Amino acid sequence: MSIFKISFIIVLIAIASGNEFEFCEVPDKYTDSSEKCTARNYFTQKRYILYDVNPPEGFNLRRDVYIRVAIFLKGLIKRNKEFQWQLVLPPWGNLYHWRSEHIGLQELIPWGDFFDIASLQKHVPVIEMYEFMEEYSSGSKELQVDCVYNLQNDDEMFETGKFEDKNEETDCSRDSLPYHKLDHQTYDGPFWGYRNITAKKVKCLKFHGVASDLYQNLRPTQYRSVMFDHMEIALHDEYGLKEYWKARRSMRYNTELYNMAKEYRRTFLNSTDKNDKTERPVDWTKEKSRRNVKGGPYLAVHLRRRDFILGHKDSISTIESAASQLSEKMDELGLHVLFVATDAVPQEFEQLKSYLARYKVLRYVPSLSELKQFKDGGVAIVDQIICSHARYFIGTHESTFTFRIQEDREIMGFSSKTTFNRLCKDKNKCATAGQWQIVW
Ligand SMILES: Nc1nc2c(ncn2[C@@H]2O[C@H](COP(=O)(O)OP(=O)(O)OP(=O)(O)O)[C@@H](O)[C@H]2O)c(=O)[nH]1
Ligand SMILES: [Mg+2]
Repeated sequence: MSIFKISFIIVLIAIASGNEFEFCEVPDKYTDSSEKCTARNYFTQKRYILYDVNPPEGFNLRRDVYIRVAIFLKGLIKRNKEFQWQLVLPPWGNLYHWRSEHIGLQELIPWGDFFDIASLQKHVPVIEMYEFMEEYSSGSKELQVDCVYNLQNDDEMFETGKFEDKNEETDCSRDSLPYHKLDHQTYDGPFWGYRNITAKKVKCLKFHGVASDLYQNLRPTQYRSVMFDHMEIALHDEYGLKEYWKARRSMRYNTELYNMAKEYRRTFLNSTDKNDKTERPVDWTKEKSRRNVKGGPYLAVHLRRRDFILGHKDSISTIESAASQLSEKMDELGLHVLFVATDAVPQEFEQLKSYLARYKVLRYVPSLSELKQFKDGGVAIVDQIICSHARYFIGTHESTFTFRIQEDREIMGFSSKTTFNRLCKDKNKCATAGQWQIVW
C-alpha cells in the first residue's frame, strides 16, 4: 500500500473517530488478506478479554479463576505491547448458594460491590462490564463480542489418565452447547444474563494447559474482543508463586465490607486492629511480609455444611464432634469466644451452641437492610473477614471458602500454625491441612 493511501486511511479514521479513540497507524501486515482487519479495528488499540466460568461453580472458586486470568493478562501485557489489553470483569449472579430470595434477584452484580476496583487496577487493567458496554458499543444498546471460545476438557485424557497440552478447535454442534446460531454472524448465549449481548463467532476448543497457552487464540488483528467460556479449565500459570500472591493481594474487598466486619468485631468480639496488631496499609502494594500479628481474642471456625455433608462424606464431622474439637482447642488456648462462619441451617447452629454452652458462641446475622445492600456474596465476605482476624482459625477440609480465609491470614501475617487447621471427621485419622504459605 502506498504512503499516500495509508495517510488517507489515517485521516479518515481521525475524522470518523473524533477525539474518543487513540490513534493507530495501519501497519502493512494488516493488509495481508489472511489477517482480516476491518476499519473499526484501526480506531483503537484497545483489546478486551472477557471470560465466564462453569455455571455450578461457587463464588470462591470463581475468585481463583480471576487470579488465573489476571496473571494471564499481566503476561500478555508484558509480551505484546502493540495493543492495549483490558480485562472485563464478569458480573456476579445466579449462584447456586445465594439463596436469600426475599431480597430480589441476585444477578448482574458488579465486582465493585465485593472488591475494591482501584486495588485490582493496581495489578492489571480491569473494567466493569457496564463500563465495557458503554465503551465498546458507543451508545448502541446491542453489543457483539467478536469471538467466543468455549473451552472443553478432552474426555479421552481423563479416561486414559495421559495428560498433555492441547489447544484444538473441535466440532461445536453439541446439543449441550449454550450458544445458538441466529444467523451467519450472530450467536446468542448466556452472556452472564445480558439479553443484548451476542457473539459474531463461537469456536469450541479442546483445551488442556495453562492459561497463557491461550495467547495464540487472541488474534488481536482480527478480534477486538475475545471471550473465554469455561475459563476454569485453563490451569494456573503461577500457582502458589510470587505472581499468584500478588494477584491475590490485589483482591482487597470493598471498604464497606471491611467496615461492617470491623464494627462487628469491635462490638461483639472485643477485637480492634490496634489491639490485635492487624493494622495494614490501605495500599496493598505497600504491604510487607510479617509473621507477628496477634488476632482478636476469639477462635473462628468455618463450618461448611449443606451440599458438603453429602459431597465430602469422608471428611465432614458431625456437629457433636465439631463441638468437641472446638472446645478442646479453646481450652488449650484459653479462649472463651467462638465465632462461627457457616452455611448451616439454624437448627444445626443451635445444636452446636447447645454442646458449647460454656462459651460465648456467635454468628454474624445481617439485618435486612445489610443483606439487601451486600447480598449473600457480601455477607459471606464479612464472615471471611471476621474469620481472618481471629487468633486461631479452624476450617473445613477442601472448601474453597476456607482456602480464601487462609490466604487472607497469610497475607495479614499470622503464624501459619494458627491458620492451617481443619475439622476432622475422626480425630484419630485426620491428615493435617495442606499449607499454602505466602510467597512475597
Ligand atoms: N455467609 C456464609 N456463606 C457461606 C459459608 N460457607 C459457605 N457459604 C456459602 O456457600 C458458598 C460455598 O461455596 P463455594 O464458594 O463454592 O466454596 P466451597 O463450596 O466451600 O468450595 P468448593 O469445594 O470449591 O465448592 C459460598 O460462596 C457462600 O455463598 C459461611 O460460612 N458463611
Ligand atoms: Mg462449591
